[in-house]
Amino acid sequence: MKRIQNYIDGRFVGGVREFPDVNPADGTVIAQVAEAGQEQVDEGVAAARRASQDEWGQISVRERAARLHRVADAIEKRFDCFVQAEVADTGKPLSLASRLDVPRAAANFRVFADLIKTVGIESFQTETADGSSALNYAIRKPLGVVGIITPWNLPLLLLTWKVAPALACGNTVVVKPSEETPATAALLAEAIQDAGIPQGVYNVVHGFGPGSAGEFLTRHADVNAITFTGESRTGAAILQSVATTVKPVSFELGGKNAAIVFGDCEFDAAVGGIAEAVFLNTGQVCLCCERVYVERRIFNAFVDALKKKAESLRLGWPSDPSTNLGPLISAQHRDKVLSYYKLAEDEGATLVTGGGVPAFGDGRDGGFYLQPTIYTGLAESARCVKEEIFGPVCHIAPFDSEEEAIAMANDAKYGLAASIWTGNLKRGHRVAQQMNVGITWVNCWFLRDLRTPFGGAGLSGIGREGGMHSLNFYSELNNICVQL
Ligand code: NAD
Ligand code: 6OD
Repeated sequence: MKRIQNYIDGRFVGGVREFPDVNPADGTVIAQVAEAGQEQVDEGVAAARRASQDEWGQISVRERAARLHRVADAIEKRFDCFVQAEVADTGKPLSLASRLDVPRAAANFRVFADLIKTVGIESFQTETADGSSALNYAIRKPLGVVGIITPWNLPLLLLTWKVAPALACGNTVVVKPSEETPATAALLAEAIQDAGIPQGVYNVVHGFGPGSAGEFLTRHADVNAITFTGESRTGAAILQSVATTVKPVSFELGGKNAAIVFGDCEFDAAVGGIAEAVFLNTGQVCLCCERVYVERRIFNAFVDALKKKAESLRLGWPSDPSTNLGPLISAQHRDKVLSYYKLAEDEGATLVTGGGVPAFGDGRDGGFYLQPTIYTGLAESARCVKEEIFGPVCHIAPFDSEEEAIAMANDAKYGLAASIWTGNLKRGHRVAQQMNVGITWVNCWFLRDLRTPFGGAGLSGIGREGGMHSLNFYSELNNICVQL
């Protein structure tokens, strides 16, 4: 049986016990993972602290950037290994991991390597009351040791989205990947070693949240900042954990994202775009759309067209190139999503398609597949319209006016993303500017430029990462004021 170990100070080490890593496509155990206890977390943090005071804290920015490019090279060199590990851990289609997750991991390192090399510093020439002046300039210093906690849906993409800027700013890191998907964080350790990044700069501790590696890391007095992606409720628990040591946090949390489809949209493009937004990664992307609002005059045609798209999706083995939809991550998560399917019925929804567990007659029946599902007919106050489900499911509701659509889309405790579909760009801008979210797409979805602010309002998070926003979170600024 394959073993996945913690990675501390440049060495793979065991933990306090082991837990199984399960393949969601058939329910088989693919590896045993070493769970880090308090001792391993302490060692990881101590190694990161030493490394931050050593070579990594002192080399030139140009050299740091060059090594981050080498990490990207090393990921590309191991492309197939990363793809296979990600597919086995998550059950996502191989085509998706090859087109999205692994290329984005390399891109994360390249973008932040280039940015840290070219970014300037803020400066102000200040006039003083006595007629003389002063020069203010702010220098960027590392925070020190950054704790990084990530979820299971896009494990490598989201891990590198935080590791790359943290290292670019001269920090060292201790990462705690999701217990469901530990493999690519361990592979990244090998790529980081290959790239000549000093030992102790990147450390991995495996385990769970409360009473395990996650909590030990967030509570740790010698960790300078926590960056976390995951559920809003977990964010609340981490906020309590970090309170006693007053650490800065960056939180990318859940969503209940809306799409607004106007009658003047390019119909086929909108149907295709919404199908992607609802079902990509089996609906397990924080940006996925679970609420679709469609102008009444095209409502019936839109529901029919999205139903056809949903029914054309191929639920297959992840390694089959024709598969578009893999399983959910775990039996427990599938039970949660199924409980919402049941709740939708109780709340009076009309089932358009799906609603159950598919039967295959082969090993996939041991996996955690679920039919892509569409509902209509729910009240806007229904729990299925208000709560994040995080599965291959959406509810479609009609609207009659722009104002009504905006009000319904904004009526949520979450505020991560929205998409607007219209042939009238003036309306696209107008409606987009009224969305109470961190990211709004017009006639597209999940189209990313890594320099743009990424994050959410309300229950969807605290702060923004991306481009300069990442550099600002992962740096301590020291403003120097010189009397001239
Ligand atoms: P989760 O919150 O259950 O777990 C995320 C990570 O936090 C895991 O590594 C877990 O072990 C750890 N953790 C759990 N409890 C902890 C605690 N008390 N202290 C420290 N660490 C703890 O989330 P998940 O189920 O892995 O991921 C799905 C959720 O993530 C969804 O809500 C989704 O919307 C959200 N998400 C958000 C974004 C974003 O960018 N906004 C991106 C991806 C996923
Ligand atoms: O594209 C990104 O940078 C990003 N953080 C995506 C998050 C997706 C959520 O599941």
